Amino acid sequence: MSYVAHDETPFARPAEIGEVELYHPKTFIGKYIWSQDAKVIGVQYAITAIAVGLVALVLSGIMRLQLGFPHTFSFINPSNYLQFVTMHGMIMVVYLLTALFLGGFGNYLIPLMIGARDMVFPYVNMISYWVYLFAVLLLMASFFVPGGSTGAGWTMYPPQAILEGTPGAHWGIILMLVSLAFFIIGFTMGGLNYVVTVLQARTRGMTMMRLPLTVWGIFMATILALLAFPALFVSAIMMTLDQALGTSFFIPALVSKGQHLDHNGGSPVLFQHLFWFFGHPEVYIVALPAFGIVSDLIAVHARKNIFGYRMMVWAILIIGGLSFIVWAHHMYVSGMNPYFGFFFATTTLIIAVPTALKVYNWVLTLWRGNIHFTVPMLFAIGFIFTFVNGGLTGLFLGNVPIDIPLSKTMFVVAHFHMVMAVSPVLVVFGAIYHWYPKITGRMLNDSLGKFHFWVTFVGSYAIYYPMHYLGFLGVPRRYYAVENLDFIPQSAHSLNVAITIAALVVGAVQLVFLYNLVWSYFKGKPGGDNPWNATTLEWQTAHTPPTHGNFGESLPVVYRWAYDYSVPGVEADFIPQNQPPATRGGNPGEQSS
Ligand code: HEM
Ligand SMILES: [Cu+2]
Repeated sequence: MSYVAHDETPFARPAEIGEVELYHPKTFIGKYIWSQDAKVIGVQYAITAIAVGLVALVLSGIMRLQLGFPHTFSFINPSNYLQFVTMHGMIMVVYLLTALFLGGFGNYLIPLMIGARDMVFPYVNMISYWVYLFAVLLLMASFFVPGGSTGAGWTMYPPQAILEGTPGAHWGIILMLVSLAFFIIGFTMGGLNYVVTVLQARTRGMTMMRLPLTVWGIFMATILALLAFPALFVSAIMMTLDQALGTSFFIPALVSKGQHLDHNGGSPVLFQHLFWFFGHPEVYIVALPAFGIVSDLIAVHARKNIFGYRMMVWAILIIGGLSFIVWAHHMYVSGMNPYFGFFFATTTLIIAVPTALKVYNWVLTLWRGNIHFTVPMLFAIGFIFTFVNGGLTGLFLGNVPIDIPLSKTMFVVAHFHMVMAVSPVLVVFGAIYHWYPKITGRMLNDSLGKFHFWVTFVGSYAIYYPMHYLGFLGVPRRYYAVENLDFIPQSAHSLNVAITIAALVVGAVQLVFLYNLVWSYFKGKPGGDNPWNATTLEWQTAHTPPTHGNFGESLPVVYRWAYDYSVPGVEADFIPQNQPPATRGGNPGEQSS
């Protein structure tokens, strides 16, 4: 990649507010409670998301206990099994992964990587976190209200979500819907920040085509979320009204438990369309940041320039665009017109093209790289395998005639866990091992990290590979118990025991990771400013952890893209983005702006 000097790029916008102009808190409360520093907000998001994610992890362990050893645990009954399925799914997708990638990594990394002092609207950014926390607390409160949390499934399909007989059909579903509405309000405040900051606050020389792919992934995911979440927002409000005030947006005339309900004229399928208009892009809201981060991890830890940078950016844009016209592949069994099904199957399969392209480019980046099998690299490679796996079963499910018999079986559960649970979680771990030294100044313990990786990676396959076979056998999802069904052979039950054991092991090894997070904070090996010898700006700060304002007196000036690793003819195997080109004499005057 040839460089363009910053003074030759006509459209680079400076983000040159002085450090003194920032809001500098004096008190503990000002610093950590009403913090306007995106780095602090990012860590707050991350800690909250991981805490609530642990709740979801425990729920999955309880579900697996039931599936592996039915009738052994009296505290699990059919109703609360459904509640656990629902809360587990919703927490994992929205409150853990979305919040962590955008609110957590987005806040921490965007300003640092683009050479800005902070987000553009720090005050709104701070409120965004508190609204998110409020949404989390509302959701947790739903475990304790009369009737308990909703058991309608994370898809919350009406009419059953609000009808007597479904667990949590009264308070549980209302709290879920209101919590989602608040989540979206909070997210929107953060999301506007991420987009405007990337567009307006890049430092001199940081053109869009010099952005690290991490920033591209988070940026595009935020745009998707800003466009997709409103569909969920309106449907949450409409369903709340249906439940609380007796309106009929989604509820047709129906008889429930022998009673004619007052509702009539609503459309349950309308909800499905609104939900999946959000729900499919949601997959990419989680996946695009993961794609971006993995690209950067691979480049840094293989000491190679990313293969096909521009192609990677275009693939992110195209995947983001296409993700809005595939939603009804989740509705093949809703009785849709076959031509409709054909349309959605076609668009779905087209997404495989830019996606496969990204996979090829990752592999080509690794090819003949100087691969360092560091913990972040292990997780990145684990992601590529797992994502390809989950993607391939997606190609099957994208076809109407294959999806119809497999829909509502454990095959679907196996598919989506591979592609949107295990894959992004592997990236989350890789990213934490990679950026932890910047956030805390210390490295995470390497041996514990490798142990954590191998058990999580192999264990995830032990959980989800056999689950595909359960799906072929017709084992349904969201079922409390599947005994006494003639078509399910004994072998399926044995498999369920094995899966449960694997799940408990994987769950337990996460404690090792948590221990590592805490232990290394105090005792970890000091990492210095740039332990991985990376080129991007967050590693070029004067202090580690970076101070408020990120770069001290003067902002860095960018002269090159983010991937100058192992450049021929250059002695060091990396050139930081803010290192002036040697051929131009490296005038130090250019550094300070
Ligand atoms: C050790 C890790 C995990 C285990 C053992 C696990 C296990 C399970 C189980 C047993 C179910 C219910 C299956 C059924 O009866 O239908 C389920 C559902 C689900 N899981 Fe996970 N899970 C894990 C991690 C995740 C993660 C990280 C995500 C994030 C995307 C996730 C998303 C979901 C979703 C969306 C559902 C569907 C909920 C529904 O049907 O309404 N899971 N999981
Ligand atoms: Cu989808």
